[in-house]
Amino acid sequence: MTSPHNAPEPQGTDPDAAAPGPLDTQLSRPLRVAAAQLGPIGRHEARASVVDRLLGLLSQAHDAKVELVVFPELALTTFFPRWFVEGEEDLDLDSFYETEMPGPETKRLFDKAKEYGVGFCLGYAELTPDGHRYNTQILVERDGSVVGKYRKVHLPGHREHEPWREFQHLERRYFEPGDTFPTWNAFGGVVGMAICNDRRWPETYRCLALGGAELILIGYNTPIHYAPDPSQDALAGHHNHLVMQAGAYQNGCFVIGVAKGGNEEGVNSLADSCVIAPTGRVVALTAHTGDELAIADIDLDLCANYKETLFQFERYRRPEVYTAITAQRGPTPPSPNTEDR
Ligand code: ING
Repeated sequence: MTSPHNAPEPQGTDPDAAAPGPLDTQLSRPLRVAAAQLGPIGRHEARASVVDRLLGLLSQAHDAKVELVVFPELALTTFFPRWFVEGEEDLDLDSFYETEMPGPETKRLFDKAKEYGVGFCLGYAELTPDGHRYNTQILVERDGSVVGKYRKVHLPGHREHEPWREFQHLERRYFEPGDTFPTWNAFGGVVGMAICNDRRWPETYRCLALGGAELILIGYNTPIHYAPDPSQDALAGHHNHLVMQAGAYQNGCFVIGVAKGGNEEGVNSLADSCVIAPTGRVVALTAHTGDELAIADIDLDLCANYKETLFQFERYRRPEVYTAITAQRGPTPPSPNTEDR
């Protein structure tokens, strides 16, 4: 059997057998995708009003013959981890979580998407029947079937009230971490998901790519101000695209990064939603910070240009040398020199 790109497989099992010639990529898995960026959601904005906004973007996407719409992280509510409350009831914490997905408020989004034949990815706060809280994304195919759910692995910020901050970032108080990076066959390829801070960790992309991911969907809510080191504020946009472009290129994946941007309850949040190709190039970018689609025609076969050459994992990776990556959490520098060199 030859690879999908009509280049004959290397003879036998030796990956180092002489290649017959350059890769012959026949691009043939087109998909029209959209980053569906949201502007701010107010603390008291009703779910119905937010769902109306999501439906507006979905309708625009349908009119543009988009097949997959990616909404941001926590796309149904304001980013509530910016507030600390003594007893969780003060913030009425549970009011920010969904106990069903779809539920009474979101069913019309699922129904309309199915009617349109448009798939989507939606970020939301999940409260499970047995009381566990996750920062979650759900993936729905064009026929309305639920493909799968992902629960955010890397929770940034802090757990206790830190009053020195202009605003809190209490994800480690309000969510438990997920512990898997699943991938699924969907949209004509292999799809994975990640959420916000996950995109800053190279392990995220590599784990998903080792699961075969060709398309990685990432919602984010990113305050531009970073209290522990305000010198990073001016670099927020650079760092945002840097990590997703690197992740895309180093793993031969498309990456769709989608913001809830703008000034949300007094916090300036990064927009810059984008679609990034396995080349590392940004191929679609929002113009502003509000509700806006960034649409791109991608071809999943382009992934092979990287996955089957430069980043042919089976041939070039050396996991037996990378043991430090999973054997330890923090760094172990060399012991101090006993005498001056
Ligand atoms: N937000 C942020 C993110 O990783 C953060 C946390 C804010 C990191 C500001 C750096 C600077 O984009 C979430 N929700 O993970």
